[in-house]
Amino acid sequence: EQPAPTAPADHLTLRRGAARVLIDNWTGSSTVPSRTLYPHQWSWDSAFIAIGLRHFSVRRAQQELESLLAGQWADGRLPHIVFNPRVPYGAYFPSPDFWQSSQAGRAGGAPASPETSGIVQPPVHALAAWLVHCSDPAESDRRGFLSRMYPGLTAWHDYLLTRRRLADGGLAAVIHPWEPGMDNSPCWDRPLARVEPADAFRRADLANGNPADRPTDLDYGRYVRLAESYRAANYDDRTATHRFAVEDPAFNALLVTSELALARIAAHLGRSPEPHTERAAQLTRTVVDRLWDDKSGLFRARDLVDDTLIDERSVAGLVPLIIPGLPTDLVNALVETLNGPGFRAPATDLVPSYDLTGPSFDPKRYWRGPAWFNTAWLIERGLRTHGRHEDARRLSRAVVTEAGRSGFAEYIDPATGEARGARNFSWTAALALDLLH
Ligand code: 2M8
Repeated sequence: EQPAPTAPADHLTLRRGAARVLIDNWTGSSTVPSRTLYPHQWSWDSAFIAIGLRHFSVRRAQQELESLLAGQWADGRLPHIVFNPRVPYGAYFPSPDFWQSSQAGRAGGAPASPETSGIVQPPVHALAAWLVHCSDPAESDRRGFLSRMYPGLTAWHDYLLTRRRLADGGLAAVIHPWEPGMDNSPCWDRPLARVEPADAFRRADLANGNPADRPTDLDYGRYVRLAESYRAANYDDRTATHRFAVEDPAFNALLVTSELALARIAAHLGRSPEPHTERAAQLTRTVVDRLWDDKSGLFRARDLVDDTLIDERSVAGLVPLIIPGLPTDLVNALVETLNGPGFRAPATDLVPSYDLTGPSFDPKRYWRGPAWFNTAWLIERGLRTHGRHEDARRLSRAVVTEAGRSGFAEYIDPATGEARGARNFSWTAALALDLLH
């Protein structure tokens, strides 16, 4: 007699566990990334969270994105944090009294409320909006979800491609290490070395996180200095000068993918998709021209201060696999790099955030080596986009297994699978849930 298959029961338990995390982290209109470490709404987290939420509540998934857009500025910027007014300032640093968006942000048209940060995060939102729509098109149309989202999402991309295009013919630039979402990546060590660290600030993260898993005080001092100087310029991109200005491959690859999602949204609304498809095609060419590094077999970030490619290999350089129009030889090279000694974590099958053989690799410290679930999800999608189904299945299995085994950890040690950072982390649960469907 054949033994009964066990996978479905495991999957059911996992789905329930993942849904439980998202329910516990729901605040009534959005989801916190973590109850302990990140008690507000984060921009790209919300996009990933909506992608998971849509599997058990389309309504909540829509609300997640709508509440984020309520923090959008008149210049189109989508802030990286929308603050929850009910949470005390001491629970997270930097809090609203640091950013002062409703005063200092007037140049960019920050809303009077809610309070927000002044910087941005990667543009995953149009992709998320489209996926949320697709999971229940009738309900989405009934609520006019896409027609309400479209103007804000278009303004967001316009902001990135006007105010944030800092080099002629360049890509959207990030001006703070919090913007690409991979805060202490070794890629930022060299550009950050130019920044004099601030000394008067009080971190809140160490009360809830292990110092060995988090950025150093020196990094924080530099993050604070950069944010203070942007605030001193009233977050005005026309007049601010930047000591940190970088074109990041993952950020721009997500912009391409989201621009293609906007094309679909436009077509669904009876508008022309062409402005979006043309922009995506042009951006794809620019990403390749400006960031591809044949020698390393991946994309690298461009430092705009000295106009050079940063000599570090990180997972951000593999994320452009998600771009559908990538030339085949580059797809082949990326897949080879992904399966090579630098990025194939033997114990977990996940993708480390930084080259396992690189000089700055650290298996525990945040974006300097640990494997993260959002980047794995993006790469899995890229593999499927390019017909690499076997590699995609392996990665998908790894995401689901390690998410469950680690208690939906924020990140894991890529060599041992040991959970690091926060537990019950929302995007880990949301993206595992998505891959279970
Ligand atoms: C981390 O970043 C925040 C600052 O934005 C922090 O360390 O306090 C990053 O992992 C970022 O990518 C993420 O969006 C955020 C919330 O999960 O946490």
